[in-house]
Amino acid sequence: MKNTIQILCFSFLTQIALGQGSFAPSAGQTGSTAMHKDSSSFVAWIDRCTVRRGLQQINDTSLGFANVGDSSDAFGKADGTTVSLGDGGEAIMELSQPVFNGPGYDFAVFENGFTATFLELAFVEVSSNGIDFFRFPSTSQTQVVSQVGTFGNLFATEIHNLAGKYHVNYGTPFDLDEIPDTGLLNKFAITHIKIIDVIGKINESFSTFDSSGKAINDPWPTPFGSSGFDLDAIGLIHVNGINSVKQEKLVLSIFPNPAHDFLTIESNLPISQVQFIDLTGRVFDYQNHRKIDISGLNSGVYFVRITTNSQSYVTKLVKK
Ligand SMILES: [Ca+2]
Ligand SMILES: [Ca+2]
Repeated sequence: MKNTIQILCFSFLTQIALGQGSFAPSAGQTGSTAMHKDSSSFVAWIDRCTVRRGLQQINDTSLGFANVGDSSDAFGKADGTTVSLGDGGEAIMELSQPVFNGPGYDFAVFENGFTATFLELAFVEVSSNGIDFFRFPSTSQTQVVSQVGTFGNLFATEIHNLAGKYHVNYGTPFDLDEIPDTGLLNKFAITHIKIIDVIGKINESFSTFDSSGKAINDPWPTPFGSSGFDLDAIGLIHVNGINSVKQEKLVLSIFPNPAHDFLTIESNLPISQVQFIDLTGRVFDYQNHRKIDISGLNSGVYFVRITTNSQSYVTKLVKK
């Protein structure tokens, strides 16, 4: 009996630590997708950001807006300095070089949660024209019976595709493949990333919802200057013109550009896929990876995506 009780207690404590959700667990646990800030996957960090602060507490305007940090605290490598967004606040990053949809995760968002279960969440959206933004489909499996309080706990296993799933120094990764295709989003030339604080209040009129329409429960109220999502940094993984895997340098030569009938690709590594993507996001696959007959394509600008077994490279080509 004693053993049974011990096992039950252990099981209960494990559930408390992990939550009961079906998604990847906290950083350091088996199956976690958390990315440490020192990961060699990051080839660049965002260096421009515009912030629209939200109120410290959405239903009490007398407290004013969140005010900790400023937009420059989101620049560069994750370092624990943050800009606080407040309830429903937003940060919009314009990228110096576009991010593209390469194999697996394409970028990761860093927050400053100080434990694996004190988490503040945000939606993530992307755009390829700075006007039309598309949101990563998100899921919250956190209960909605009682409000998670000011310093309440959330569990990574109950959260998917929301920034802030992992604590300080660990980025939450996002894969552009998870956004449904649309002609208004070119996943091979993402120019903007937007972070929008999840208000986290489950009752009354201030709730924010996951993709299934379920209210997202996260710590609320947080009536301080550091209210809401605290954006530390965004690490970029697949950036146009930068190779994503450093240990196996890809050397490519693509010519001529502009091209009319044929395009020649010379590479030091075996190429597994060549795709042309037009400005509306339509993708054209080619079986021949060395000398490509493009005479059937309409004239215009294309992104050429060349994939080896470990990395992707995207460049712009003009078809005459
Ligand atoms: Ca991807
Ligand atoms: Ca920072």
